[in-house]
Amino acid sequence: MHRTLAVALLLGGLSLAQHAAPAPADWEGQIIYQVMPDRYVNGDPGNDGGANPGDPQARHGGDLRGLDAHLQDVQDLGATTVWITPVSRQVPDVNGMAPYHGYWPQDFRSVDPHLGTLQDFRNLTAHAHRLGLNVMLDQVINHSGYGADAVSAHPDWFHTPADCQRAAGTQKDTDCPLSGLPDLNQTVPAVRDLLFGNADFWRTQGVDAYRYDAVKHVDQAFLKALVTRDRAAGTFTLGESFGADADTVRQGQELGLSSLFEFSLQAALRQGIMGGGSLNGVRSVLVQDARIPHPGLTANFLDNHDLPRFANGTLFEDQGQARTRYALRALMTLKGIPVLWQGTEIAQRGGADPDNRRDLPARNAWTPAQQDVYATARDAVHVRRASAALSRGDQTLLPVPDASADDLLVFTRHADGEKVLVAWNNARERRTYSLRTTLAARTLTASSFTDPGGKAQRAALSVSGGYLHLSLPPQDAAVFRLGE
Ligand SMILES: [Ca+2]
Ligand SMILES: [Ca+2]
Repeated sequence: MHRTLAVALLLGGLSLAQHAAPAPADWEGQIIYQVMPDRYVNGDPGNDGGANPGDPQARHGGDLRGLDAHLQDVQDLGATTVWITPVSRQVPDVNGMAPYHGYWPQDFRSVDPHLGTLQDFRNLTAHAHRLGLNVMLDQVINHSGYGADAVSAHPDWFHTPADCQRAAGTQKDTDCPLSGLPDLNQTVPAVRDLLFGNADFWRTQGVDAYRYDAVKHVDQAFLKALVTRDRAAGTFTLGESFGADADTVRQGQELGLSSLFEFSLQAALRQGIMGGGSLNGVRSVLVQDARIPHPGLTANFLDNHDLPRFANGTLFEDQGQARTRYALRALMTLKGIPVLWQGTEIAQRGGADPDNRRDLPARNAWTPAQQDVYATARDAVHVRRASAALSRGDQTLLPVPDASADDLLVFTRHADGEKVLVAWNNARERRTYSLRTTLAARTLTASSFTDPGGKAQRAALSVSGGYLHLSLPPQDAAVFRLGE
C-alpha cells in the first residue's frame, strides 16, 4: 500500500518534471487565455475582506483557488496557456480604489492575501502543468504601487521629478511617472538586481512565460538584459507597449522580447469587423507585418483589460455577439499567437476601465446567445489547433479586385504539406466573389468551421477556368482545406 503510494507520488513528481513549455522561439501554435483572478471565480470566501462586487473599483473576491478550480474551462476552450494578471502583494486602497488588478505592487515576491497564498500559486501552476497548460505571469517592472514601502525605504530606487524634467525624447517615456506611480530607475544596480531576482523567483514557482507590463516606459538597456536572461532560462517574454504597430513589434523583437501585442491589428479589427467598416485597415496591417522578424510570435487580440470590450464597439447586444463570433473566427485564421481576454468568448460587454473588467458570469448563467458565441469560439480554437497551416503556417495575401477590397480578405496558409485558403466576408449580406487565380485546387471542401449545434458553416469554394469562386455568409470568416 505504502509502496503504491510512493510510486504514485513519484509518478506525480515525474509528470510535473515532464511539463516542458516550448522554447521561447517555438511558441507559435500557442493560444493564450487571459485571466484577472479577482474578476474570474471566487474560490475562497475566507479571503474576501473588503470585497464589494457591486463596486467596479473594489475587489470582487475572485482568487487563485477559483482559477485553479476552473482551469478545466480554459482547457475546454482549447487555450494552451493561461496568462494571469499580477498576483503580487499590493499597496492599500487609494482614494476608494482597490488594486484588485495587481498593477500597484508593494512586495514583488509574495502573493496578495486577497488572492491566496504562495502555496495556492504553486498548486495552480502544478495543476496547469498536469493539464498541459503553460502559465504566463504578468510582471510589473516599471513601477511600485502608490506609497509603497520601498519609496521611503529606498528613495534612490526611483526617478525624481528632476529626472523627469531633465528627460528628453524617448527618455520622457522611461523617466517620467506613469499615472503618477513611483517610477523605478532600472539603471540603479539594486533595482536591476531586484527585478532580475523577481524573474528568477517566479520561475522557480513554475512560471513558463512572462507578460511584461509597460515596456515602453522601462530603460531599454535594462529590458534587453532582462529578456536576454529570460530567454537563456527558456522563458517566453511578451511585451506590452500600448498602441504598438508592426514597427514597434519589430523593434521589440530586435531588442530580444519574444513577442509583443500588436495593437494596430486590434484597432483595425475593431474598426473593420465590429465597426462594420472596411477590411482595408486589416489588409494594411498584414502587409506591414512583413517587417516583423518573427511574425508567428506576434500576439493578436480583440480586446484586453486596458481597452473597451470588443463587443462594446456597437450599441446593439445582438450585433456585438454576431460580430464577435465573426472576429473570433477571423482571429483564429491569422498568423501569430491569438490571445483571448476572459469574457470575450461570450462577447461580454463593457466600456473603458473599470467597466471592461466585469466579473465573468458563471456558465450556468450564460444566455443562449452567449452560449452560441462560446460554441463558435471553442470551435474556431479547435479548428486552428487541428490545422498545422493555421497554427504555424506561412501566410500569403491574395489580391482582390478594388471593388471588393472593403469587404473581402483572402489569404492562403501553408505548413507541413497542408494548405488552407481563408476568406473573410465583411459584407452585410451573403456574397459570391469570383477572383482570377493560379490555384490549382482540385479537391474542394466545405469550410472547416461549424455553427453552434454542429451544423456546417454555409460557405463554399470552387475553382474553374482560372477563377476562384467563393460563396460566403454575411460578416463571417471561413477556412477551406485545399487539395493538391
Ligand atoms: Ca475569495
Ligand atoms: Ca519608467
